Amino acid sequence: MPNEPPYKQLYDEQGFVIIPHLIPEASFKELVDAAECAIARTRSGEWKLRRTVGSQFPPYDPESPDSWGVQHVMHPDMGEPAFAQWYTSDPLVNAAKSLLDCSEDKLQMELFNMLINPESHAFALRWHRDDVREKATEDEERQALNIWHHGVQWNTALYEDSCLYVVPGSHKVPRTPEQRALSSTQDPPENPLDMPGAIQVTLKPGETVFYNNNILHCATYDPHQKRATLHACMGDTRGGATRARNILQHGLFWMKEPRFRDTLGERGKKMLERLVKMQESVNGDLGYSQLN
Ligand SMILES: O=C(O)CCC(=O)C(=O)O
Ligand SMILES: [Fe+2]
Repeated sequence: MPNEPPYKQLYDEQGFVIIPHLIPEASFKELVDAAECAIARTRSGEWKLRRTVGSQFPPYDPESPDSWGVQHVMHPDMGEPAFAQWYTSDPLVNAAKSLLDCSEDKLQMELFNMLINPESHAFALRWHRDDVREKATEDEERQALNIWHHGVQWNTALYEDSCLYVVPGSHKVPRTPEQRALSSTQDPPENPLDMPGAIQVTLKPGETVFYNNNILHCATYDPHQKRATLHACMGDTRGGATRARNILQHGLFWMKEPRFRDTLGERGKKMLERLVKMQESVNGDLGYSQLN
């Protein structure tokens, strides 16, 4: 589009960019309905693949009474084809291609989850980078941030969402001593805006924030503020095994089953084949039981 803002440039410079309208109008209600069903099944205990209050990363605690996320919404047992249809739809695929600067034949299917408000417990994720340990030295941090992982991650809000905080530009530079001190604790942030440089990201329904998952970020979850935000990532096969650690820790056995493959259109099948190839190339397993 001739007048489109320079999304890729903003994404590269700030480590995040907000793009509107990636859900076609005709699909919005279908996605909201699918999300509501998935949330109800998770809260009733029927859907066991969930992010649980009290755990920041996998493995999650099956005994926890409350959830802040629904995992694997494209799973055939979820029975909601709207999710995979949207994941492989033109607007989203085009945005991913442009931010990854790659052609469609490189796109790799990865994770698709949903972030929701806990029903009755406030919860927060402490400041972190998804793929760099908080204890990393400055040098280790610099090295890790220099690797371009050939992937994009995004949040697409179905309802207004102000849960996420980021430090713009922090995807490129090690933390300052003050930022390090505020992100080395196991405690949730008292006020996320105490972090030097932090901003709160607000998404209106239908808006998407793409963010480098190594940007310094945190999130707060309020049980009284409705949230249903599609949370997913997609890779570019040029990333090879560098994507494996982050992706394969989530347990993806089910994606290799023909039952899942059969739910996908031609584009989705090709994207899935590239994920399976990546997994086979690292000689790994698609289940985190092997990794944890
Ligand atoms: O809730 C969010 O928007 C952020 C989630 C997050 O940072 C994570 O899952 O690592
Ligand atoms: Fe994160």
